[in-house]
Amino acid sequence: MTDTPADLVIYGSPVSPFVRKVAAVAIEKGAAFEIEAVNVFDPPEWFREISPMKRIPVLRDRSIAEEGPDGTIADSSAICGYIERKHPSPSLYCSDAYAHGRALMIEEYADTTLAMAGGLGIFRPIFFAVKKGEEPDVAKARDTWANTMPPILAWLDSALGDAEFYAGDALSIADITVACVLMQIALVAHMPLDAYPALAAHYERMRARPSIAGPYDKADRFIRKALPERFDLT
Ligand SMILES: N[C@@H](CCC(=O)N[C@@H](CS)C(=O)NCC(=O)O)C(=O)O
Repeated sequence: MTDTPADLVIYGSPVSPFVRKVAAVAIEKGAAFEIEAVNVFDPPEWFREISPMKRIPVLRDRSIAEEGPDGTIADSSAICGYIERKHPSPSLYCSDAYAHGRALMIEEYADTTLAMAGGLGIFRPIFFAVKKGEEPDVAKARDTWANTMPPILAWLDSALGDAEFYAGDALSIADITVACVLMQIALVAHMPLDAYPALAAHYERMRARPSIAGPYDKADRFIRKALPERFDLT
């Protein structure tokens, strides 16, 4: 007996927060998927053809086409919107118009402002250096934590307020994206969130969800091979 391959293939690596975001959405929906490893910094020719922005993730839906650009979608937000239409239940997009708009705004904030600060300012200076056999730039990571992160974390804390979820009264793309992107810092450093209690509690709730914990733990196992200990940022 042969297993039918999953329709959905995510090209990339769980080390990418955007790959983990897409994986979390698929898991929440019970949609079968595979992750096919692609090194975005040295991609094969076929990947260049399907990734116009030269980024991971790219999704392939094999039920549409098994190779070439047909059946592919680049960009995590576009991919998650596609999976929502293909697997509508449970919905991860709010039905209320305002809540929907807020969710998309918070998703975008996490994908851009938070990802730039945590990824370029903390994760890369530590992990990319270690991978190259160089000294990690802990000073840059600490500077980012001390000076760039506070207003971003404060905004994420206040945007949540007393609510359980960022938008509406159920899990949405906003919650998944904030958690997956924030975790990029936790992969390489201790992440004290005591000054942001709403965000800290939200992070712990999200961390407990199998859809978020599973892909994160895969990334963590990979990172720990090169970087056994996390750094202190303070
Ligand atoms: N907006 C894109 C961002 C994707 C992105 O930046 N991915 C990173 C990996 S985490 C990447 O491919 N970087 C390649 C590079 O910097 O050259 C999305 O949401 O998919």
